[in-house]
Amino acid sequence: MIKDLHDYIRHLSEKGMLLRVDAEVDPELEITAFTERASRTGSDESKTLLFNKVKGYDMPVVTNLFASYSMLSTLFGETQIGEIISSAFSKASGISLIKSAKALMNLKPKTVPFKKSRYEELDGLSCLPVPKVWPNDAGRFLTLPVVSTQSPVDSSANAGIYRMQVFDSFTTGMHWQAQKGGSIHASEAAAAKKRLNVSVAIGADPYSIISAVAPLPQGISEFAFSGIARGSRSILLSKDGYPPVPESSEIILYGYVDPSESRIEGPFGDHTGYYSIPEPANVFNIEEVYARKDPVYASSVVGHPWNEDAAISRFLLEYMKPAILAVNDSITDIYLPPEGVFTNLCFISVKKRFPGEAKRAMFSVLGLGQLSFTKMIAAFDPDIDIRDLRSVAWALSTRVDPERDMQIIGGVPTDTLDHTSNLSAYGSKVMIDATKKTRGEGYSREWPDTISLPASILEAVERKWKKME
Ligand SMILES: Cc1cc2nc3c(=O)[nH]c(=O)nc-3n(C[C@H](O)[C@H](O)[C@H](O)COP(=O)(O)O)c2cc1C
Ligand SMILES: [Mn+2]
Repeated sequence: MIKDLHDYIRHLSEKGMLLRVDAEVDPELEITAFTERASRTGSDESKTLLFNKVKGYDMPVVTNLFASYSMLSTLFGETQIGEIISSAFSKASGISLIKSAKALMNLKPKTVPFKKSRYEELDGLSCLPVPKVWPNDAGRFLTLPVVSTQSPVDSSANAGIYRMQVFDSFTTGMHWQAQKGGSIHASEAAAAKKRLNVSVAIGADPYSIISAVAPLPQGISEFAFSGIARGSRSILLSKDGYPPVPESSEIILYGYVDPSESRIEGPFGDHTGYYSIPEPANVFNIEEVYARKDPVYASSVVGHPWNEDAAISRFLLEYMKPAILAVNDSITDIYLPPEGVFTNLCFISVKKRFPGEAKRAMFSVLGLGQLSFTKMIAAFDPDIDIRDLRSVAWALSTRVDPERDMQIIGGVPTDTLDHTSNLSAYGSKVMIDATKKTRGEGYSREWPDTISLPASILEAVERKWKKME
């Protein structure tokens, strides 16, 4: 079992998935260029990079920890969380209830006290090799921090990855978007006129990091989820007054957000391929910084749609899919093409059983957790391969009458990262019904058949073709 980042790096190295960079590398832009070179293809050959000699720092940097989809599915292959959830609802699931019950035993994290003697206390962020990722970034950013908070109302825990701009050694930005867990806790603290204590883990076991990215409903603990995914309970460190962080953390920051304080954050070259628009964000005040022995600094490079975030997003959607389909019985498949930068484009398959079902299915996606950030959604019949952009373009061109089949819905939340709307995090969506229309849907003509040859002819020609070779 992989228990921490060191273990994970060893595992990647044994599998031939690690590239060690021994040349001196500048944390300003050079780490980005190396990482882009190793990951732009998005293929299974993408590798993790370990920079052993970072200019000006003693600590090594690791990037591209989740370089490919296959890396992630091997790591998480043991426990299919989506299947466990769906098995609770359906008879058809391949996973037995006993197996699910066993997996659920890992739900509750174990807690151990934080012991100062086990760590080296650092002078703020000064000795962390935090990269500057893109030329016009406002500064250096922590890009892979697991940010842990607790609700001041019901003390439920949350963990999410939110980038943190380094303002100085003891202050950073906290870029949690309005709809995210940490931000909701900060609003609760604001209402109670309290400060919000925050713990941040930089580098932890891979299950904790990916669970912090997973789009879990608010109130569901990421560290409970990671326990199931890992196949063993999460071990968390408790420190008086601070939210827990994984015991596996390489570096821990303890501090607070005063919800009444804000500062301009950005620009930052984000996964849309654009620089984010500078906007006010919460401020994280750092009180204590600890590192375990031989810490490795974990960072992520995003910026173009084919970096590791594309692999993470694809993996998490596949991982959660059985649960999504179990609660949306009109949907038979769902896909977010990486070209659509997470949720700007969403394709679903619908096997229509009654008039209007494709639209009903699209409405359900537009209302579901982080999938509700979807900007453009289209529904297709099962004969369309929603993973093949050519097949999708063909259906959009031949099954859509725009006036009837496209709806524009205004006044809805959007992804904060989408700069196209006039207001931040508020704009519009388009819904496209690209299924064949039926009489029940008012189509009064005869929907034409698609063209194909009979199987007997195809087989006969296949035999003749083989003889020509
Ligand atoms: C590398 C990386 C950087 C991210 N940066 C941010 C960010 O700056 N702000 C944000 O709100 N979400 C960011 N996310 C996405 C969140 O981690 C994700 O939406 C997560 O589900 C949030 O969890 P929550 O619902 O518990 O808040 C990032 C994800 C990754 C993989
Ligand atoms: Mn959450």
